[in-house]
Amino acid sequence: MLSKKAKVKELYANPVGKDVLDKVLLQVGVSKKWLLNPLVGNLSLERIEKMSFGKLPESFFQKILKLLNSEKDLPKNDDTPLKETWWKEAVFYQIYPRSFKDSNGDGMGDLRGIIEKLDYLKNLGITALWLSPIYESPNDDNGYDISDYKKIMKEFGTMEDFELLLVELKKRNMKIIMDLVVNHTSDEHPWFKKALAGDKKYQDYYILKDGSKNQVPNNWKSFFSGSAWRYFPEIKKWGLHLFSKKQMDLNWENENVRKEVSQMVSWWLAKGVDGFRLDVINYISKNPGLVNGDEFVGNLMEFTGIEEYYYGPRLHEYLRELRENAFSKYQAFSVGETPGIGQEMAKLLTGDYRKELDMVFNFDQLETPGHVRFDDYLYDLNFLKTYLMNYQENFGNHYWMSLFYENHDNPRMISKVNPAPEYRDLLGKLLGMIQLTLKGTPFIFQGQELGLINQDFKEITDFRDVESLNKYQELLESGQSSLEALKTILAGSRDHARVPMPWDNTKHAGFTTGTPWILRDEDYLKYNARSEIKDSSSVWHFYQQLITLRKENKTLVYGEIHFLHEKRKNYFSYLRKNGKDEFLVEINLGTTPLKSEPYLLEHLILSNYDQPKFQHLAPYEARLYKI
Ligand code: ISL
Ligand code: CA
Repeated sequence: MLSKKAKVKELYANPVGKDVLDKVLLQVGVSKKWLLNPLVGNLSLERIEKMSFGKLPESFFQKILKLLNSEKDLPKNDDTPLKETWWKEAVFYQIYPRSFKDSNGDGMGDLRGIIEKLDYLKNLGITALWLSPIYESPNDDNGYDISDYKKIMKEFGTMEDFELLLVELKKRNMKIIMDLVVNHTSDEHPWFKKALAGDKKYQDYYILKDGSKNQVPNNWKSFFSGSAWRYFPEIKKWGLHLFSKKQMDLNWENENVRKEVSQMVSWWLAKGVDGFRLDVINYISKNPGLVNGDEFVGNLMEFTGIEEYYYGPRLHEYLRELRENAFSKYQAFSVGETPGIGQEMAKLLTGDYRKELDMVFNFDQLETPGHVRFDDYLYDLNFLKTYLMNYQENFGNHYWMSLFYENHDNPRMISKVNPAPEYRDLLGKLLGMIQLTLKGTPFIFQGQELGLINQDFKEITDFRDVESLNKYQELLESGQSSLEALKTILAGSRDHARVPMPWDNTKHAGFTTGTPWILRDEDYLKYNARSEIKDSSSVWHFYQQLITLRKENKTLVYGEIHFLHEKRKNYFSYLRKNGKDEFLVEINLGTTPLKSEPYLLEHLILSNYDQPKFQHLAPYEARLYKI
């Protein structure tokens, strides 16, 4: 048990401690070296508390210790041979159905639209799909607020359409995983409606607290602004919602809830889906008592209360139970969305000997140290390099990482790194090169293969996302001008990723014959699937070539990895090898040309430049050699 006598280096030796400290350093933008300096490493918590002159309250230390002491296990780091499975070899493609393809002209993407485009995906080389939620929903958060887990959202089609999709995928030898959103349901789910009508059985399905209207149960903040509690006068209770007011958190301590979830997951697996992506799955176990979040931690991590549920006391138990009762019976695949989880905690959630999840999405690579999504700044690719090197070298063979830069919750990566138009295609290809030649499973987000960039939103009425709209209001209330607030929303809005997929240069980008639910700017006139498929030098073709190479050479999936000239700034190079097969990647992460190693151009099999020069890496040049 760690106590306040524990030294910083002892905290760092604890798996949760290591991840928490790394996270804090990232958040404040301080290098790890500082922490590992003996002077700092030997400081005890007690000492730090004294040195902080009351700025770090006693409660802060108690919180940290409680969290660290809650984990009794250490991840295994022994040498084990890598196990091969389909999901390690897969090239996943995330579809945001609402914005992918509309088949009936109502302005909204749908299942028939996805079916229409399966050949497009097959042609690109995709082997597995992840669909964002397609279940019945009032769409307060575009389907992440589910009102019936076993029905298809009417806007997206019918169960027959879904079954047809499964048949069409089988024909093409493609797999599919669904989104599993079980931290919360919609407030329009029958369970919640029964709870509101006074049914005690269903009240226990949710996290409801007695109390008067002017006494909110605790200080937890919602991820979508304001308090995480909503008052329900009809039952005189407060209900917890970590996300929108219409997304009520389920009470996982109730065995019936867990049974319902396992049963529902089994039902979909029996239908023939291959697995699930588990939405904010690390939030399902809340510390009993629901005590106030620490304000200091809250300010640091942006959301007060998070330490009470992002790695809760029964998380491992719930995951094991769900795997045993549902996933394992179908040998189904699971990837958890786990915001805030670091490398060691990820090991404890996904080790192949742990029987919990298969893989997780960690988010620490998405912003450079000291930044959050809504900051307007440029992303330095040298950080991505360090982040990836750390994982590739320290994530042993019991674990497997997901590789991604984009999803439906984040702006486009090219725009974050360098929005200058002359670098757009080069950067798009460079990002693909990294993602498809490393050890891990790539998840390509729709449109990434076209080199899409952020949308040129003009005013707040152009946005649709509940997070953006709530945040805008909150910023205005805090005294910001509408211009300042808009600037922040523009930097981080999730809507950048949610505008219609551009299929061709006809009206509304060929997405719909009607009026799209969210407008896209004119970028599609040049960047669209049809014209990129015609142009052999496009970002699309580069992705297609990379995917083919990865599929034809298991070395690019399972091969050992060695980094070269690791310290050289803006230079990113690594070897992938497996027996006699050897691939070498060499990349310029910046806009200044670099002198490169004297590798012979005759070994070059792919470059994002037409005429690569010997020993010279042009701006953002990315090369793949086969030796
Ligand atoms: O946008 C965020 C909060 O500011 C992200 O942290 C995001 O909400 C978080 O990663 C959880 O995302 C998932 O669950 C949400 C849903 O809105 C997202 O679209 C989903 O990916 C609630 O279900
Ligand atoms: Ca439609």
